[in-house]
Amino acid sequence: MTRPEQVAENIALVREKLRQARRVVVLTGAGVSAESGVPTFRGAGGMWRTYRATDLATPEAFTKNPQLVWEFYNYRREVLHPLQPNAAHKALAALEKRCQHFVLLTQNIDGLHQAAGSRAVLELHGNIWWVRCTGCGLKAEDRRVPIPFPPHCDACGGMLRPDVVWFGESLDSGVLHRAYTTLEECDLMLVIGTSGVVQPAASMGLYAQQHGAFVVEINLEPTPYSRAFDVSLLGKAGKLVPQLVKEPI
Ligand code: BV8
Ligand code: ZN
Repeated sequence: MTRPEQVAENIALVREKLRQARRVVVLTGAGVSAESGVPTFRGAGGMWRTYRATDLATPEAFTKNPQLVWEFYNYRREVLHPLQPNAAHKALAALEKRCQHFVLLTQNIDGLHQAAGSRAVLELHGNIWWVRCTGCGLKAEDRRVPIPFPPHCDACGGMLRPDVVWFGESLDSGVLHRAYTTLEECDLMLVIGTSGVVQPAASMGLYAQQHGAFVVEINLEPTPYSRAFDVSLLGKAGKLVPQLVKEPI
């Protein structure tokens, strides 16, 4: 267990690194949205009612039973749509305004970073508020709650799917390329609210570190990467992130 004085020292160290940093990259996971009321997938507080995301967030599940998969996403849209960004989302949006170069990589599909004012956001796993046609590939924002089943494309009549990356699907190559370029160039990386289970996002912290970045983890509980990263701060993102970025830096 980290002693209180050590936590204070670590926070002071990370604030100093933020002061010196010219290129900052942040990677977030479900833990950064937890204090907005968004259920996480694993670890403390997780799970989406009786649904197992890893069973339903797959192309096989959608082929087999598109109605059940749309029921899963409509349930999550109902849970998500009244929720607001929390102090961690807002602190990251404020940090972006103060950094020379800043990119926020998120595994989250809830859109709360953009709602908090973040601009340079790369959504590694897509966005629940967008749909994609399985026929012609047309993408569109669609905020209906729920989306009536079966949802058809206006252009070609094809079946619409959530515009998210499912397990077993590759991430968008353009998004990945931009993400790895920022990881190679950054001098400071914050990894916030992720259990470090899902690849390839889980390896991005080590990748940045191997390219010279100082990597800080902020998470409610230890992860497989906690001991590898330069600093691991245990606690709630909504409390720690504002502490790290509060003015004057
Ligand atoms: C791919 C969108 C190429 C859908 C999601 C290599 C090794 C092993 C496995 C693989 C591998 N490469 C590929 C795989 C398979 C798979 C994978 O990683 N499986 C896991 C389960 C082992 N990966 C893929 O399929 C990826 N594709 O690599 O393509 C390929 C293709 C075919 C075959 C092989 C390779 C695609 C992965 C994307 C899946 N889509 N989401 C949807 O959401 O419906 S992933 C899903 O999990 C979410 O996006 C979520 O963000 C993400 C990761 O979870 P976390 O964000 O970390 O959330 P979690 O709940 O786990 O943790 C939250 C943490 O926060 C906890 O630690 C908790 O303690 C903490 N916390 C809680 N409250 C707070 C807090 N922290 C701070 N403050 C708080 N208040
Ligand atoms: Zn279409």
